[in-house]
This record gives sequence, C-alpha cells and structure tokens, in this order.
Amino acid sequence: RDIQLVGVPMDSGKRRQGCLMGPDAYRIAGIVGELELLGHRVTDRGNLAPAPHDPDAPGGTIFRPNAVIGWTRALIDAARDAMQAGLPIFMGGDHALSLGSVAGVAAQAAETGRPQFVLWLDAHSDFHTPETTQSGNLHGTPLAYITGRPGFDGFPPLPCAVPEENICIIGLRSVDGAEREALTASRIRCHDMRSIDEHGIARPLAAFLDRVADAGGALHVSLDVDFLDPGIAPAVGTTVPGGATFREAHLVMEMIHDSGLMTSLDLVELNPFLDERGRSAQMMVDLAASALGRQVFDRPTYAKG
Ligand code: DIR
Ligand code: MN
Ligand code: MN
Ligand code: MN
Repeated sequence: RDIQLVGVPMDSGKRRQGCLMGPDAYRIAGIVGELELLGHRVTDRGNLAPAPHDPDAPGGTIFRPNAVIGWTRALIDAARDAMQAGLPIFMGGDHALSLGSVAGVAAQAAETGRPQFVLWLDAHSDFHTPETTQSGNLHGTPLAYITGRPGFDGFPPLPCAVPEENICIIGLRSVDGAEREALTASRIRCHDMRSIDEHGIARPLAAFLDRVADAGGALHVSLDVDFLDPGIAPAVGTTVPGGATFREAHLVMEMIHDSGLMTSLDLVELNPFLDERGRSAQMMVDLAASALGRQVFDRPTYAKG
C-alpha cells in the first residue's frame, strides 16, 4: 500500500506539554523502515503547521482553543489530501488532532460514497464538548466534534458527521460523569476493560469489523497511547492503570490487518519527554507495523466473532 506519514506536532489539546516531539520520536523509532520492510511504499509528508489563527489569551477555562481551531482547519485539508494519495498515518501530537484527522477522512470517504467507521482505542471516551469538559483540555473532545455534538463554536463546520453507531470504543477505564451520560444516550459501542476481562478483546472487535465490512465502510483507527497499560507504555500524560496488555494490543492490530479494512490511522498522545529510552515510541511503531501486516504466519481471514 501507499502509506502517507503526516507529522502533527500538536500540543495545544492539553496542558502537559511534550507531545510535539511525537512525530520525530516515531521517525527515530524507525517507522519508515519498519513499514517498508512489510512491502509498503512510504512517503513522509513532513510536519504540518496549524492554519493562521487568533492568539489565545492566557487563562480561560478552555486551554488554547484558537490554536486547536487552527490545527483542526489545517488537518481537515491535510487529511483529505493524504487520503487521496494513500493510507494516512497521523503521527501526533495529542488527541485533539483527531478533531481534524477524522473530520477530513470522513469528508473524503463521503465523496467516494463510503460510510466512515471509527475504532477508538483509548482509556478515555473523549466525548466531552467544550461546554461539559471539566479539565478544559480539548483532547477530551474529538468524538463529540466528529459526531456533530453542539458547543464547538468557532471550529470549522464539520464537512460530514460520523454516525454514532459507526463508532466503537475499546479500552475504557476513565469516563467522566457528563461523558457517561452522553455515551449512554448515544449509539456509540463502548467496551470497558471489565468487559474485556470477562469476554476477551477479540469478540467485540470481530463483531465491529464485520459491521464495517458488511457496510463497505472506510475504517479510521485512533490509537491513544493510554489504551495500553502504563507498564508497557509509560510515555503519556494521562496514564490509567489496568490497560491493554502487549498481546491484547497486538491482537487488535493483527485482526485489523487481516480484515483489510483500515483506511487511516492516528498515533496519538505519545509524550517522548516521559518515555523510558524510547520504549513507548517503539511500542507504538510495532503496533502500527502489526496493523499493516507484520505477523508470523499469514491468516487469510480474521476469526469471526
Ligand atoms: C479527561 C481526560 N477525560 C479530560 N481525557 C483524556 O480531560 O476530559 N483523553 N486524557 O485521552
Ligand atoms: Mn484520547
Ligand atoms: Mn486517553
Ligand atoms: Mn467513554
């Protein structure tokens, strides 16, 4: 496949700084070579910059809203462009980049007549609006923006909302009150860590992949470092204990590969300043490689649920 690496050194989605070093950490961890080894053509499109935006006043309840708006604007265009050239991997940068990456790929899918699906691998549900957020950090809001929830004044109008029923979240273990209420009222499929403990991670994923396949959908995968257990990926500002294990995470990626459905990927929230000799960056590159075909033996179809 033609893989398009898009560096997104975005740090304005939350107060703890360091994610702007993410794209370079993935490069140094060898993402280009690893994907080329799998037979892909890889183009590194370099790092994106935000669109011109008003300066953010210090203080305020929301952290750097105008910067996030500038990034969202730039990302919608960049995502559409990169989708036309191949399979984009958005190398973050914090999770606020997904306001733009998902909005852009969904717009592109709509143009080719394909419904957009989103697999959200995260400890958090990121379903706050700027009105319900308690932290004021917009990295907690992308799923609300891309499903068209109100409250995103000043943000680019959403070219094409993602239907709630086309979204599956796996890995949940930190959901705020307002998010829980909104999620319960929504048609988003949610799988918390308890349900993974009880039923395993393969079954809900296989069921979701079947739905994407049946619909002929485009599949965006958004991988937050904090989906993983902090023991295998410490380099994220919002670690939550009890995350996906090494094997659970790789199985998810291997099943995504076998499905042949993934059309775009976010690697988000890596903060190299918090890493231990690059091991979290390496972990994320290895997971991207699994999603793009690294395996021991070929498996023609993923195990159906
Ligand atoms: C929290 C944390 N729910 C917030 N969100 C994070 O700031 O709204 N998402 N870390 O990945
Ligand atoms: Mn997140
Ligand atoms: Mn998270
Ligand atoms: Mn949630």
